[in-house]
Amino acid sequence: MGRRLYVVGHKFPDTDAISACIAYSHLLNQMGSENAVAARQGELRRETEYLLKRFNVPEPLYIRDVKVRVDDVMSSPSPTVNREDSLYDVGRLLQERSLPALPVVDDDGRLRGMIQMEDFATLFMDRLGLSGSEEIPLNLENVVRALGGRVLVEGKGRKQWEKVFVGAMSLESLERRVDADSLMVIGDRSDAQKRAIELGISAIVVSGGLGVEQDVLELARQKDVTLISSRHHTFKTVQMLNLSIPVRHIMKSEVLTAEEDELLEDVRPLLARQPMVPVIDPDRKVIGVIYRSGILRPARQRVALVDHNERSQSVEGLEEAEIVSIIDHHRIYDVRTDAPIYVRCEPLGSSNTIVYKLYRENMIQIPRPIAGIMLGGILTDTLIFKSPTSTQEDRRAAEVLAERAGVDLYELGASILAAASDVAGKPPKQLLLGDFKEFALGSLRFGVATVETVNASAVSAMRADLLAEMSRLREERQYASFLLMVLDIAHEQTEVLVDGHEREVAEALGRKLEDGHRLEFPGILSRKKQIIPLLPTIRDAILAGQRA
Ligand SMILES: [Mn+2]
Repeated sequence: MGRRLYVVGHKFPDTDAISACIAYSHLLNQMGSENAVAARQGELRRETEYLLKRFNVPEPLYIRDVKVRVDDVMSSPSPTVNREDSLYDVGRLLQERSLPALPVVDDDGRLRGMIQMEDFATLFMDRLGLSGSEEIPLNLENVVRALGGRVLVEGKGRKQWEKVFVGAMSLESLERRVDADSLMVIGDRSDAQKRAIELGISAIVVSGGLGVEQDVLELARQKDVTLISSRHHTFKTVQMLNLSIPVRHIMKSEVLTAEEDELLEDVRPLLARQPMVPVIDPDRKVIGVIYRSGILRPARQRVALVDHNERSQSVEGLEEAEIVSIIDHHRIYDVRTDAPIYVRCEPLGSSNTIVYKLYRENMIQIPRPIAGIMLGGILTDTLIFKSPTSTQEDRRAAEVLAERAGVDLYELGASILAAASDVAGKPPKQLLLGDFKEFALGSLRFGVATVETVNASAVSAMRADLLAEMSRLREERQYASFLLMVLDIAHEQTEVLVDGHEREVAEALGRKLEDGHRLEFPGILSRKKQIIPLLPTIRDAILAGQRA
């Protein structure tokens, strides 16, 4: 399976976009080469919700953008070390896995620090600077593990020591060094061993795998002194004791961290200061890590665009993403790619008709629920074959899909339109942005909204409120003009409301302006076929007017 591929429709998605993105993702996954995820960027419309519920199809994943986030590049789960683990164990893990650094956690898995090879070098140099007896924080478990040692006698007293020395001196000198905090490394000098035990030493490590005399063992038991046998010679034993320190003593506790939904571009600078950034959840539990090496290759989200191809209508962050394919039935506008891609655009009434053809060509069976929502996409986009964009191919596809889904085509169409045209009680803004597209032509931007209704008189009654809201939105979003197409499906006519440069728009559309804002057309207009192609004319008229 390949890397994740987001299949996404346009902003403010309509039923065609949502159905096509679900159906196309399913097709790609069936074909086996992709890990396709149906995604959406905006709320579902009422009729789309109705359709998905009716066929029991889950809605596409909501995404804010297709920028690369921390969870796209992090290694998860990440190896971690416990803060009580010995430097020996930690160092081995770093070496074996060739890791630049490791997060250090407590018993609950919460981040407490970070350890890297560099910290070992610092420790080594610091130790060279010390004189007298070594202050090394040790504990029994780590000592035994680092030494690969054996506990001969386990004293009931302390299991941790701070002072370490080698019993290389005379008995007199030895007496001055021994105290209840110290651990002595020594060979098979049983006289010195006994003296140290009598003087109340805490622990003895016998090096070189040498035997310990029976009476020393007895004495150690009596005096509760821990006796450990090390198979290493003295010098190596001392070195290994250095490495048996718990990692918390040399880790860095000030660590820069990231959260999984942060943008990679915000986290990248942290990697200039640390070889690794731990990714933590709100509880500070480590859920992954990002290494410098993980971001060397510019990671890009992969995206398939369905039912659109214009940047202004597409998902945020598209400029950073890799477009893999386009399935569409709109004009080709400003899309450009770095590599060859799969493009399938046909002048049909619905993107779902194209997806339907792709299923046939690849001989993949369409599951019943998917057939149902694809049919819904065709019926809404062609306004049940009444739209001028509708073709014979759309009708044929719809008939096959209706059969496959086991529904009556016209009953489904009527139910969806009823859900869609339920304008009563909808605030003007919701009506305007429900089916809304934005177009940028050079310096000028246009907003074009569509409302399909079987209840045109309800929309007419809201005309003043709609115009007020259009004016507000136009101001806010800096549109040259805001157009609202009201498609009266019952009477097969269209009314276009205009805010901003009304005269230029009326001229371009070749209609008489009524009440300063309204244009009337017989028949059902298509935004795609009859409005969008005229936007350049409108723009030119506006610019000419500004120059005059
Ligand atoms: Mn469409």
